Amino acid sequence: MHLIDLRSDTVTRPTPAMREAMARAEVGDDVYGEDPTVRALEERSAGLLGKEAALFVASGTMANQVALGVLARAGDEVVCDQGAHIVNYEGGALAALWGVQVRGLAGERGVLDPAAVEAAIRPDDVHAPRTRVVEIENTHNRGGGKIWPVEWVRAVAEVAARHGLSVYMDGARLLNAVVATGVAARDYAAPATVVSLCFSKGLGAPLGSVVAGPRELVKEARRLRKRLGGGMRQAGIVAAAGLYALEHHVARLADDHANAKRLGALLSELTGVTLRFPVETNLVFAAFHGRSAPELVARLRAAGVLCNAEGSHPDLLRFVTHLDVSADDVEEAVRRIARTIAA
Ligand code: TLP
Repeated sequence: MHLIDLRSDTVTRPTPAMREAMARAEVGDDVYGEDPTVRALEERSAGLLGKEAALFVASGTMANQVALGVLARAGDEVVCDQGAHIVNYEGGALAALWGVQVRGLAGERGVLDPAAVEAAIRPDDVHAPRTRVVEIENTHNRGGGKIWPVEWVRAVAEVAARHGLSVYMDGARLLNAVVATGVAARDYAAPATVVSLCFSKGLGAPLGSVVAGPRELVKEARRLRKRLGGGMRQAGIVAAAGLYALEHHVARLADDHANAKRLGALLSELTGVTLRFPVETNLVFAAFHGRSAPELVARLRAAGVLCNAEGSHPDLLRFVTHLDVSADDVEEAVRRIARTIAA
């Protein structure tokens, strides 16, 4: 049986053409700054995001950690949504690596209210941690692939600027927001001090992310990357996949969004299933009433549909569309899901 893997957009495998590009990549030792393909990807990414410089890192988690490690010190506080990836899915890295704590706010599908951000900024008082950074995640994973309206990014950044705080944008899926809205990546990134982008989500590369920002901060991020053991040598072989993805896999994110919308519409027709959020990009969150999500995940696996339980609610499943999921796969997945819940 053909498995339909809707667990995440991280599961994509490089296409033959992407592998070709990787095989042809010119490489050198990137810790010496001598890998031309890594340099090209960093320059291209900085240009795309409208920042002075960019740094290639191994993963989205490493991007978040080197960025926040540069922007905050031990004892400082980062304000973010309580459902943020940095709070829930990075093994406590902010605390473990940098001694930084978070102040998680109740955003609306991960989008923060500028007034709530302002109210969360600590007073200059010996009792309080120093608020240093506002972190925003665009699109927001736990918010169901929620797109931050660009005006809200600007409004939150305006509050941050007024209080001397940095803004960090976890843009693991920023290009999904770009393709869905038509807002340029550089316009989304402009209000942020530092921004990241991930090549191994919907863009379909096997690994890699970039962190972009002012040259001095990116230089410091390079030091932190090395400290984490993330100084990679002939990394051009994977940077080539990122370059290929920027060239060939951005516009097609619209297909993933259309497939996700179709999936959402079909799921919501099933008895006992409701969408938790309207579908905006490539993430679909559906509640299966009265069912245990982990148990349903196991039964769906047996039926040839892979998905994840979304830990925030006991009956919630997450389905993600991506490069390796076709429109036909979506129809077939829903047929299998319907049979499974009817059985
Ligand atoms: N998210 C993964 C899991 O970790 C939950 C997924 O399957 O969605 N920022 C955001 C917004 C993310 O969704 C992710 C990955 C990351 C950062 C981390 O990227 P990686 O997995 O490359 O470290």
